[in-house]
Amino acid sequence: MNIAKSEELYKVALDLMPGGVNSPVRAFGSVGRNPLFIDHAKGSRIFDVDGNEFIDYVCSWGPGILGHAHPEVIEAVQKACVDGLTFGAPTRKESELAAMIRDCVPSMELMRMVSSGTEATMSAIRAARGYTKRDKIIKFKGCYHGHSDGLLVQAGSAALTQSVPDSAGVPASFAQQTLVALYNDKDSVRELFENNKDQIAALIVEPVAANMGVVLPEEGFLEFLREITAENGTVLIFDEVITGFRLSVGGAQAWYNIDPDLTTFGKIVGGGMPMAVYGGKKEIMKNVAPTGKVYQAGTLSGNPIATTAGIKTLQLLMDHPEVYTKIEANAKKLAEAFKMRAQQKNIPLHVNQVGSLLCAFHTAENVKDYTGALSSDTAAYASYFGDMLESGIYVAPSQFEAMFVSGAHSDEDIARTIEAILK
Ligand code: KE4
Repeated sequence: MNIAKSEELYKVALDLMPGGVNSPVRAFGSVGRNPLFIDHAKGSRIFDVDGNEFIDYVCSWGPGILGHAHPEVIEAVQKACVDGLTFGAPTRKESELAAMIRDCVPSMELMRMVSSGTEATMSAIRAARGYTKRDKIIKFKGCYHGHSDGLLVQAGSAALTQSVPDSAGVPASFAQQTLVALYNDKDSVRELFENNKDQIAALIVEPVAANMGVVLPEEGFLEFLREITAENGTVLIFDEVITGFRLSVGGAQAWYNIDPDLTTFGKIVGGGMPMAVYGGKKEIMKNVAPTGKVYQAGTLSGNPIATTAGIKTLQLLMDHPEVYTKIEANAKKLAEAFKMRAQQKNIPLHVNQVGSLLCAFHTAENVKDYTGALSSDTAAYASYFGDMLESGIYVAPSQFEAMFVSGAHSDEDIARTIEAILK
């Protein structure tokens, strides 16, 4: 595969940005290759600067549930741009999007728009601390909630990939307020509540852990988290930056029928533009400035172009529930193909799949927690990644990420992908 132009651009970028990228996972560090520079994308396809075409299962890490450059989203955004890009003042679109979000997710009684998932989770935790007047939080090892100081403790995603789950630059005093439990391990959660009575402001969890690969909540785990947080006056925060509008229009909380106190959304909610949201119970959110003392602000929050993309994307998803049926069915087909790959090639592979999210772990273990995910052979993943790339399939450049199926993946795309998986 010719990647000469990507190599040239990479050299230039390396001189300007750390690792030549604006987000670490894009550096392809754990798959032993230099990153491909993308020129454009359309539907299920992504095209690099050397003209190589790929069927894309990264989907920009989740936003691309309808595929790239959906014509109706592009048309709406183009129209919105000529009216101005940002005003720093309220617009009707923010209320329109917020009303749609609440229609889809009734627990979002009151919400605030921000520009990234990191801002959303950081602000949700501040709201929970302001409401409970407590300092400590619980997160789970291998879960990733963005890069705010207190959450870069045993984090997932690229922090795990680069094996820096505890980032440099985070003062120990910050990290001390973050208690770490094990996903799907109720005892590890009970112990933290017993040893920190009445001190825990919030427990934040990815209802489906999708930043250590994809790890599903075991039967009763989420219900347990709901109960123990309610018993202890602790705010339950569902980080649905990935699962929101991905598993269903109601997100994971609808899929698993749990009523969290606060929820964060990102990715899909902005239709690919910089947009995220945090919100939930009115009694908590009413404490956020200007109605309360929890300060949070943002120049581009609720940006008119991002809200336009979000409105159109959610409208398309609400009008076409059949998209969810299709992307889940295709994800199941891919999961089956990985299982066949394991049998035919006699290689250890464990597949987790829920809705249109899946991950093929290169391990013989039944991956249901962080330890299981870490047992994966990342060198084997790197070789699989290279084989898929050579077959024209673009999957995550890290074992500890998800594979995303979009509504733009055609039957032909899926067939070609299965062929590549079984090659
Ligand atoms: P952002 O700040 O990257 O918009 O969102 C942070 C975040 C919060 N919560 C969850 C569950 C997330 O998955 C993320 C970000 N996801 C990663 C991919 N696993 C973004 C990709 C990247 O870091 O470049």
